[in-house]
Amino acid sequence: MTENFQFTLKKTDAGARLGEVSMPRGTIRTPAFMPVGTVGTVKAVYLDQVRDTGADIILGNTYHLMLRPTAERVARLGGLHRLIRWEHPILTDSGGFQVMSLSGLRKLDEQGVTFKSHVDGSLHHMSPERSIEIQGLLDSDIQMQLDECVALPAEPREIERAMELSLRWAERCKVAFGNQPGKAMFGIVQGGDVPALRVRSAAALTDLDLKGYAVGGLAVGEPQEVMLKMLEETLPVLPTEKPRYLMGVGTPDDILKSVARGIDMFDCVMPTRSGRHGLAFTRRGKVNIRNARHAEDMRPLDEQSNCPASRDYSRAYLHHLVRANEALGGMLLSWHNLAYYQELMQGIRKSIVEGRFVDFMAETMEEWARGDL
Ligand code: PRF
Repeated sequence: MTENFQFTLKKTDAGARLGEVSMPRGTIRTPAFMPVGTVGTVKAVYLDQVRDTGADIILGNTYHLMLRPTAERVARLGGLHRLIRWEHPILTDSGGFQVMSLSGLRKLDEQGVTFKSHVDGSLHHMSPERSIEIQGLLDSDIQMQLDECVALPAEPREIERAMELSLRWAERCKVAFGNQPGKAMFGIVQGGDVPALRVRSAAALTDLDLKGYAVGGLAVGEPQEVMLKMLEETLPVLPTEKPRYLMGVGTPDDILKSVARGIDMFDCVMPTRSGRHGLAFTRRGKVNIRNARHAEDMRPLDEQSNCPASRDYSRAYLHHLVRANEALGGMLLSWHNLAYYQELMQGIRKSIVEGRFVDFMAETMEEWARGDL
């Protein structure tokens, strides 16, 4: 742990990077997966359990928290860490993406975004400066610039307009953030599926000399191969000595392939959301626990796991809970999925240390393909 925000790249292996982000609230081992705690809760999982799975950092959302309980109230209550009882680092997304995907009526211009709350229909305005102010009130450790993410497919002119706007907002967010030694503000590369726009965005953000860089605007409707191609175009333009975060991604397969291209950080609702819907991610691929074949199967999802949800509960019981719509079913499967994601990240990091990432990736994918049972 350090007084400052600091990224150390420890080793690379066939494009994959092993590193460490150090900051006052803790150290993040990279490649890292950040569980999503949108409204101040990683849905259906106690934060003690989230921690026990191996998470070093979780994510929170500006958009949700500004609407309820509001940033000012969180600040009065002593900040997000104290309120939710998580003393380790928190990264907050800036709100732009969630406004686009969740709020009703919205209007976007140079000054920011005006939108209608999905909670009570009230009108709100958020500028780049206000987004950073909110993230500061939450006491977020890693703050994201306000950006505009365009869903794909889209017209190149539209992608370019949003990318250029995001660049101007990055500059304003950098000024608003100022100098906060123990914290960081990351820029977000946009540019859709247009390589030249990706390169221009990454180069301009690099010139701003930010503490870290996210790749946004991917996993928004394009095929996986397009996403991977955009990473191949973008990452070589970014400085090697800063962390790179792929926003909102993804499946275990997306994660492996993105690590192979040099991504250091990920977040995704998939483990928790899928868990609440009865879907488990395992070493043998995806398992739909609702399936009748689990009804009398007393084996756990993974007897080799250290996670109680994976190791100690039978598939028969999980199947019953999910079929009966019991809250505990979603809780146990979310916990299991988070444990599986962290186990994958741990495996990735170990394989880089040992210089066998390529083999690890091939073996892991082979095991998924073999299927369950
Ligand atoms: N921008 C922001 N948050 C995001 C995205 C983005 O482009 C994505 C896209 N996958 C997820 N979350 N600010």
